[in-house]
Amino acid sequence: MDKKEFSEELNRLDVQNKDVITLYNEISSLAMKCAGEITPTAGIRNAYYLSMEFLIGRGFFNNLMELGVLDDVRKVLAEKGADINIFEEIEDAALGNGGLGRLAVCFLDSAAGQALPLHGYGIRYKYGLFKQAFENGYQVELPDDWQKFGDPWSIRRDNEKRTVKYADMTVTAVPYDYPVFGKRINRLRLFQAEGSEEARKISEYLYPADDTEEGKILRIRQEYFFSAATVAELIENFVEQYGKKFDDFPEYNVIQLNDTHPVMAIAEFIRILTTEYNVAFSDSLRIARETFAYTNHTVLPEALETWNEEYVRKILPEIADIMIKISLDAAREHAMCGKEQISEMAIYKGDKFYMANLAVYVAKKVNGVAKLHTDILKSKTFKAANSMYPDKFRNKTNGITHRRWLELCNTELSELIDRTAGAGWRSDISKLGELNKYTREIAEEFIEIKKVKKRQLLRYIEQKEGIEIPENFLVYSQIKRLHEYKRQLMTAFAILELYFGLKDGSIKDFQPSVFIFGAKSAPSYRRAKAIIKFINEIAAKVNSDVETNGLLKVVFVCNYNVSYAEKIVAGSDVSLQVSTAGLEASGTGNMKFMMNGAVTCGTMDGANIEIVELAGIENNYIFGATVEEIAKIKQKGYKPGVYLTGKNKKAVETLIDGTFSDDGRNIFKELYDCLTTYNEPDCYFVLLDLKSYVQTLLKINGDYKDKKTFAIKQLNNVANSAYFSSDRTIKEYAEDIWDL
Ligand code: 26V
Repeated sequence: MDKKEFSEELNRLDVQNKDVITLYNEISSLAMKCAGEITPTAGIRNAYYLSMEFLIGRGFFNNLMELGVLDDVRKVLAEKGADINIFEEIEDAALGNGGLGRLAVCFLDSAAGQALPLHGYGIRYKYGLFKQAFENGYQVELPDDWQKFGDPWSIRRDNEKRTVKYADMTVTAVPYDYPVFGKRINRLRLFQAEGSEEARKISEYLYPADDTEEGKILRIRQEYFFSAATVAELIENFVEQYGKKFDDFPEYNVIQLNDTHPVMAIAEFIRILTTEYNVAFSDSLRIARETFAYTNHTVLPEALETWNEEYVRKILPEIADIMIKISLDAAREHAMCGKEQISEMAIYKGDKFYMANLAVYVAKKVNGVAKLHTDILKSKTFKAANSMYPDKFRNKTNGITHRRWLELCNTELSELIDRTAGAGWRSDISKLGELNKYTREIAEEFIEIKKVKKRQLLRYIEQKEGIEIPENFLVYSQIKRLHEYKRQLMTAFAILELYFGLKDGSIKDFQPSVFIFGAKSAPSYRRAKAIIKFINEIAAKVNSDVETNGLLKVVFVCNYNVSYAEKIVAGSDVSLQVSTAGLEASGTGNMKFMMNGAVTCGTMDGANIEIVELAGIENNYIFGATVEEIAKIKQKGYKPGVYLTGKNKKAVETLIDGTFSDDGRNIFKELYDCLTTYNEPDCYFVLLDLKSYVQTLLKINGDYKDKKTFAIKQLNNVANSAYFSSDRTIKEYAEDIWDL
């Protein structure tokens, strides 16, 4: 079906007396008829993106946009007396936690947009990332039944289901295909686990609690489940199309491992070749080493996966054997290295499998996700491997799809860019740079657009959260997973310092401001949850203080998700990216804000560095210790107590002085102890950077008085954001890693 036929059918659609869900399903199904055949193309090399997470968000608006029928649908519905915004109540498909999962979907979008054959493989979780509610300021988690209105954007393929075997059970993997619309239609294939009650558990939850043996084993089952189903399918397709000349496998297939979660795919690949096709182990491994590539997404040691041999062996004895054989092969190859290097690269050590080391050893390319991150991988995390295989390591700075994150979420700004620099940027993002010539000219228009986007955001927040914020407020936003290294707690202290300063009169001439937070904490992450409660306590106090609430407000939006993000990035002035230098691999929210014209207030970390390189440090606000400075301070022995004086002290001590209540749960005291007395106190250097953070927030606040100059800074960010389109990133993968 083409666009014209779609339009005709749409016109025939009976809208009257139908509820939102029925209409949603009918329009989506109609659009799905445009998808046609969506299988990987035979005869050429295809790339496969294996990921435990795909944070799709809402498919409806995006897919209709990609199909070029969104305006049509809006118009036809309006003629029939319905507003397209009724579909805002459709749930997000939140099959991911944050940046890593969202990146996967941005990549699929960019590949389809540029007609590159990239296909996603993952798990069709019954429940996505939990829904967040606040009870008395505490996060509580509710199941996310995202399919309750149906899932019209997928096609179940019963004829392509296959069996995945564990030592103790057999599971059916049923594929569901999601078309990815663009210049070419690619496919995201998510497997659902079916069979016994135990079998079905495998695709029930995204990140089941893994603090018990049972939880860890379920997680291993999940990782193997989709990796095995994928690899079996790719091998089967290869044999069907090209026979059993497996040396040619890499000619037609490249498998990108999104972090270590799918790394067992390597062992499964070798298992199938050796046991089902009698290929020698050494040949199978050699072919694997030409087929797989690996992306690392974090350097936090606690986030690098290791699996107890005992657990793997219990459910996947053959996979355990193969991983040990790979580790022996690696040990032989590394034999001439020093003892320390050998241990650093070890795949199997102390009864544990080091999944990142396995990935690095086998992958033909290993990449980090921003310049600094790749440098850290090469100089620290995988130092020994980098000196052994220097050509393996590549940088691929992340990106975001400008279709969802500008065209769709900010039609007003998109049209201003069209009017000013031509519409060419929509299909060739490098043309966005044209805007640089006109930033001064269009500043006033931009100010008006920002006002509109801010109004939309603030009205939405009022509706959802019941907090009223006047639209002349300067909007600072920090939206991302809740983690100590991202330092939402530092923002909380900074807000308190502003608040106390406004109250005692030491801060004068302050532009009214609101701080918006959006974040979910992992259900079992006590401290992150304490930070949410702390910020909610601050919000309650600040928002109800009539002495200051004309100047300062705080909102922690509830159930932050992709759809919320689309509104927040468009309506914000300042993007808070304040992680401890060296710990945020890249960040992608920073890019979304930049593209929508928010200045970055951040540390020299992740992609922030590249943002200010491109948009100019004078158009952004950088503060805080650098990676090198932190290393030096660590060496000398960091004493956070030194920074616990004056205003810092007053803000931090609200954790223990009774200003706020945690209902006797002692979680605030724990946050305090963690900063001051625990061994390695304040390991994320909150106190070190707090003072310069407050000063920077105040500097921004002062600069905002000159609206036009500020708007030009913001526009300079928009104009130089082309580099952060995932179209650029995916092109680099295609050329440098996949050779498509
Ligand atoms: C996972 C865990 C799990 C255990 C506790 C601590 C911890 C900390 C971080 C993580 C994240 C693992 C991978 C991840 O999501 N990385 C994110 O990937 C994004 C896309 O490349 C990137 O922009 C973010 O900076 C990075 O945090």
